[in-house]
Amino acid sequence: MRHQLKNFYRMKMLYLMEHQNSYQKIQRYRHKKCQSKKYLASLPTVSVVVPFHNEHWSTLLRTVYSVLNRSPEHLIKEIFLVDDASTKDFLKKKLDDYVEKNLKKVKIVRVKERSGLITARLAGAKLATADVLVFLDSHTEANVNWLPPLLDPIARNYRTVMCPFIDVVAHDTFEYRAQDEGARGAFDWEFFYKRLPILPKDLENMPEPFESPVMAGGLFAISRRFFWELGGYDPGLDIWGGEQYELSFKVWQCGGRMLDAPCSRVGHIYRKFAPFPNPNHGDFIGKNYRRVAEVWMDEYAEYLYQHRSHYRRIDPGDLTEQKELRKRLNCKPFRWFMTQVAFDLIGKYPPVEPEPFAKGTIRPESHPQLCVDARRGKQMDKLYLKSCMEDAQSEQQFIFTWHKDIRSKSRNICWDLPDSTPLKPVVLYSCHLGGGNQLWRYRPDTKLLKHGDGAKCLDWNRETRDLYINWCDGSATQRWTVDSVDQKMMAQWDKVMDRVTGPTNDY
Ligand SMILES: [Mn+2]
Repeated sequence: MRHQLKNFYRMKMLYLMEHQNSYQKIQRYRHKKCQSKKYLASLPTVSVVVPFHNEHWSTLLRTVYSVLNRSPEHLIKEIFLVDDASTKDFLKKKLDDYVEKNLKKVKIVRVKERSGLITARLAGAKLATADVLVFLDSHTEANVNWLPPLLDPIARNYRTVMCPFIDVVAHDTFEYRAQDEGARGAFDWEFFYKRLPILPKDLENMPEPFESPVMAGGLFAISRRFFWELGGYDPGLDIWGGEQYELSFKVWQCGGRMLDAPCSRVGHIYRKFAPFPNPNHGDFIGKNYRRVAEVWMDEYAEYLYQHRSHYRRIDPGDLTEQKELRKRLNCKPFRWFMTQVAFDLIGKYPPVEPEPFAKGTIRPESHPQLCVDARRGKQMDKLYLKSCMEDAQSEQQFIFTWHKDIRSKSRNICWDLPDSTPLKPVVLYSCHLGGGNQLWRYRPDTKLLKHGDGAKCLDWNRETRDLYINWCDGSATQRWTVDSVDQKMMAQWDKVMDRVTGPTNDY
C-alpha cells in the first residue's frame, strides 16, 4: 500500500513536470511574435459547440477544461456538449451530474436519434446565444491564449471566419506536437482534403492571419449572425462529409472570407479508428458531395463527376432552398472562387492529370540487365539495383510525373532525398506532389538523372548496387536509360507548374 502510494505521488510529480514541460513546449510552438501581439480590449462573447458520440470521458473533459482554463473567463458565455445519441453509460447521468456540480457554463444537449455531426453541430448552434460560435471536436485541447486571435478579426468584420492552427495530440501517448508551420486548405477532384502552400506575402507577414480557401473540418469560429445569414450548414447534409466544403464555399462566394490564425492553436487527437460505426444511411457521403457540387460548384462539378462517375446517379434530394439561398445572397460563381481564392489549386490538383514525362524501367546505361527496384519498400527504405524481371517481389516500373517526381507505377511512393549531401542514399517516401527533395529531372541527351537544382546526379555503387546522390560528373555510373520518354512533354518541362505564380484577374 505504502509502496503504491509512493508510486502514485511519484507519478503525479512526473505528470506535473511533464505538464510543465509541455506547457513550455506549447508556448514554443507558437510564433515568437504571438506573445507580444495585441488584441481589441472588447471582444465578442462565445458559445462553444462540441458535438460528441461515445467520446471518452477524459478527452471530452479535457476539451471543456482547456477551453475554460485557457480563455478569458468573461468571453465564454456557454459550452454546449451535444450528445449525438451516445450509448455509453457514463455519458448519461454520470456526465449530467458531474457537469451540474462542477461546470456551470456547460449545457448538455441530447439528440434523440443518432443523426451525425452536422445535425449535432446545428442543434448546438440553434441554442447558442453569444455573439460568436466556436465549433470544436470532442477530443481537442485549446491551447495558450487560443481565443483572442480568433475573435479579434471577427470583431472587426463579422463576415470573417477564423480557423485555429490544428496541432497533433498523439492518439497513443497524448504527446502534443505541432503539425507543421501551416498551409492553406484545399481539395482534390475526389474531394479529399488537401493543402496548398502559404503564399510568400503571407509568410512575410507571419504570424498575422492569412486567407485559406477551405477549412480542415470541425474547428472554427464564425459570428452567429453570419452563420445564420448563410443558412448554417445545409440541413440536407447527412451524418458527415462535405460540410467543410459547403460552408467554406458559401463563406467565400457569399461575401465573407476565411482566415487561419497562426497564434491560435488547438490540439486535436486524430483518430486511429472510430470506435463506432456510421449509421446505415447508404452512400450519404456521395449524396452530400453531390449536394455541395450541384448548389455551389457550377461547371466545376463536372470535374468531380469525372473522377467519381457514380455520383451522377445519386439523387441529391431537394435543392430548391439551397439554390434560392445562393440567389438571395447574390453569391459569386464558383469560377470566381477558383480564380481569386484557390487560384493555385488547379495547378497542384489538376482535374485531368497531364501525361508523364517518362515511364518504365530505369537502367544504368552500362548494365542494362539491372533495373532500379523499390521492392515494396516502406518509407525511408533505400532504392537499389536488381536484375530486371517482373515478379511478385519486384517493383521496377516508375513514372516521371508532371509534378517532376519519380513515382512507383503501382502506388503513391516517390524517390526522395532526406539528405542531399553527396553519397547519401536515395530512399522511398510518400509523394508530396512536387518540389523539395522529390524534384528530379531526366536529360535524355546526357542521360543524367539530376536532383533538385541540378548540381547532383543519381549514381550507383557497383558492389552494393545501392543508389546514391553525387556531384554530376558525367561518369559511366551516372548515365541512365528510361524505357519510354515523351519528347513533347520533356520540351515543356520548365514551363509546367511554373506558370502558376499568383492570382489571375480574369473575372
Ligand atoms: Mn476529430
